Amino acid sequence: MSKTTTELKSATARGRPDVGPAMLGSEILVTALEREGVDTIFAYPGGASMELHQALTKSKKIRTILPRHEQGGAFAAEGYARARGKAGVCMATSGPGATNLVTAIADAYMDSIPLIALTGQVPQAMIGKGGFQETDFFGVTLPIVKHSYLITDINDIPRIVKEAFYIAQTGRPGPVVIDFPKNIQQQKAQPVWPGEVTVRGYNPDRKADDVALNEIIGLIEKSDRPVLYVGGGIISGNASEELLKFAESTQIPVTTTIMGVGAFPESHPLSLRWLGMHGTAYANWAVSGEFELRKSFNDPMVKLKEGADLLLAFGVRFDDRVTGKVEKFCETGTIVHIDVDASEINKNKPANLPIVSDIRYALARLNEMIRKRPVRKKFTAWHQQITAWKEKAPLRYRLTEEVLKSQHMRDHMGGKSGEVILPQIVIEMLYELTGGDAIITTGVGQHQMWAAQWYQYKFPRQFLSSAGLGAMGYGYPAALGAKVACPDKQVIDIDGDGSFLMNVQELATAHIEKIAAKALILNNQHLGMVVQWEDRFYQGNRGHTYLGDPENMKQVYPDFIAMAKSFNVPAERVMFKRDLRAALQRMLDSDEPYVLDVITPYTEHVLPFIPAGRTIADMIYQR
Ligand SMILES: Cc1ncc(C[n+]2csc(CCOP(=O)(O)OP(=O)(O)O)c2C)c(N)n1
Ligand SMILES: [Mg+2]
Repeated sequence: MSKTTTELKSATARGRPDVGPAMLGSEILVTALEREGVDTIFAYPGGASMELHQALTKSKKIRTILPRHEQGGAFAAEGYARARGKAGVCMATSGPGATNLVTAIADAYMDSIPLIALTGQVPQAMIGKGGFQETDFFGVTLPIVKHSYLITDINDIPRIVKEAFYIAQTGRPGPVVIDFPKNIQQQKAQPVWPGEVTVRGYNPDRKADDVALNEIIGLIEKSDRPVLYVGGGIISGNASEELLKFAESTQIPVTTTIMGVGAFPESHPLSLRWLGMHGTAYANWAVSGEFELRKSFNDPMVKLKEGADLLLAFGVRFDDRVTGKVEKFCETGTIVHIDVDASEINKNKPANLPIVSDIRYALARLNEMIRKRPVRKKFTAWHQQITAWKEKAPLRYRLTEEVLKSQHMRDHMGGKSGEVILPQIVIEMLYELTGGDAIITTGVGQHQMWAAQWYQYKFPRQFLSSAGLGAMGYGYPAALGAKVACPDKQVIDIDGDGSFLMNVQELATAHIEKIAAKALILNNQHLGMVVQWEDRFYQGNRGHTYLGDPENMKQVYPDFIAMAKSFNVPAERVMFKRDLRAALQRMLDSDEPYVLDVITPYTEHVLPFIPAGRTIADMIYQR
C-alpha cells in the first residue's frame, strides 16, 4: 500500500470527543492494544522497548508471554492468529530484537496472516546516527509488510494502532509493523480515541457483481469436468461453510492448496485432498489431466485422460509449488479466478474470468442463485473418472529396499525390520488416537508434507504450517500460539529434527507459561527433504545434510530428551514400532508440554513428487 491519508470519524465528529486522561506514550500504546481486544502479546524486552514492558505490567487485560527468542515470539503470534482468526501481536526491542522478527513478518506476508509487529526504536534524535541498536526497521521490512508505521508524534498513536489492526485484518490479511521511538514512549499526552477509521485508497470490501457470478453458473452448466481449486483465502475469508454448500449443490470436486487444507473436509466424498508438488496424484490429474510418465523432461507429453475443462480458482495464487510449469497447469481448462486482492489476478496464470471479490460474499451469492435455479448438470462420467483415479493412486507407502538396506537399520534396529517406524504410520496413528480433532503445526521438510498427507483435516484453522516462505523453526512456537488461542484443543507440532532444533528454546516458554503444546519429532537425523533432492538429482551425494554426530552414528544426536528435561519438560524417545502407540497416548494424555522423539529412517521419500518446475507428465507416485 502507498502512503495513506486517514479520515477519522471519531467521536469528536459526533460532538463528544473520546479523550482519555494524560498518560505516557507507552501507556497509550498498551491501552490502544486493549481497545483492539488484544488479550495476548509475545514480547521480548530490551532498551528501546522496556518502557512498553513497564506499561504492559500494569495491564489487566493483556497477558504478556516472554518467548526465549524473538523469532519464537513472532511465530507464536502467527500461530495464535492462524488458530484464532484475529491478529496476533509480537513485540521486540530495536536493532537485533527487531531483525529477529523479520522471518516471521516475511512468513505472515507470504501466507496472508494478520500480524502486528511492534518494535522499540532509538530516540528520534538518534535516528540516522548509527547509535547502539539502531536498525532502520521500517526500511528493512518495507517489501514484506502490508503496511508500516514509524510513530513520530505521540498524538498519532491511537489512530496508528487502530489503522494497523484494521489493515492487518481486513481484505487480504497481512503483517503491519509499528516502529516506536523511545522518546515518544516517554512523553505524556491525553489520547484522543478514534471511533472508526477508513484509509483513503484502501478498499478491502470488494464484492463481485451478479453478472460475473451468473457467468460462473453458465460456465458450470456448460462444463463436463469442473474442479474447485481453493486456498487460504477460503480460511482467512471465513468461507468454509459457503464452500461446502456450493460444492454439494453443484457436485464439483474440491482440491485445496496447502494453505487451504481444512477449508473443505478431507473425508468428504468430493474432496481430492491437496494438490501440487507432493499433493495427491488424483488431484493433480483432475486439474491437469493424466499423462504417461515420461523418462526425460525433453520427451513429448502423452495424454491418457483429460483433466478439468473448468477450474474454479477461489482464494488461491497459483503458487509454483501448486502449478509446477505454469503453462502446463490446467492447460485445457477455462479458469475462473476470484481473489480479494486484485494484484493476484493474472499474476502467475491468466484467468478467463477474473473477479475481484470477498470470497465469502461471492460464494454466498452463488449459493443463493443456485438455490433459485439449481444446476442441472450431473457430471456422472467425471465422478467415475475421479473414483477410478482415487483407486489407481491413493496415498500409500510401504517398506522399501532403501529403508531395509539403510544405515538406520544397522545403527538402530539391530535387524528387526518389522519394528522400523515409517514416518507415515506415526501420523496415521496420531490421527486415529486424536479422532482427527487436533490442531497440527509443522516445521518445514518431509515431515511437513507427511503431516499434511497422513492426518485428515476437517475444519479450517486446523493445519498451521509455514507454506509460502517454508520457514524451518515455525512448528513449535506456532503450536504455543495456537494453544494459547485454543486452550481446549489438543495442539501438536509434527516436527523434523532440523526444524525443531531451530527454535528449541521455546520449550522454556512452554514450561514457564504452562502452555501444553506437544512436539512430535520425526527424527531422521537428517535434513530429510534436502536428502530426498540429493537422492533424486545429485546421485545421493550428501551436501551437509547429516545432523547427527559422524563420529558416533549409533547415538541419536542431539539428545532431545535430555534437552527437554533440562527445560523441565517431560520427554520420551521411541525407536521400535511396538512402543509407538502407547507412547503417543502418553503424550496426548499429558496436561503439560511434552516432547516425543520418534526415530525414523532417513531413506524414505515423500511421494507423489512433481519435480520443481516440471509437469504432470513427470509426477512420480507410489504404485
Ligand atoms: C530456515 C530454513 N533454512 C533452510 C531451509 C531449507 N530446507 C527445507 S527442508 C529442509 C530440511 C528440514 O529438515 P528437518 O526439519 O529435519 O525435516 P525433514 O525433512 O527431515 O522431515 C531444509 C534445510 C528452510 N526451509 N528453512
Ligand atoms: Mg529431519
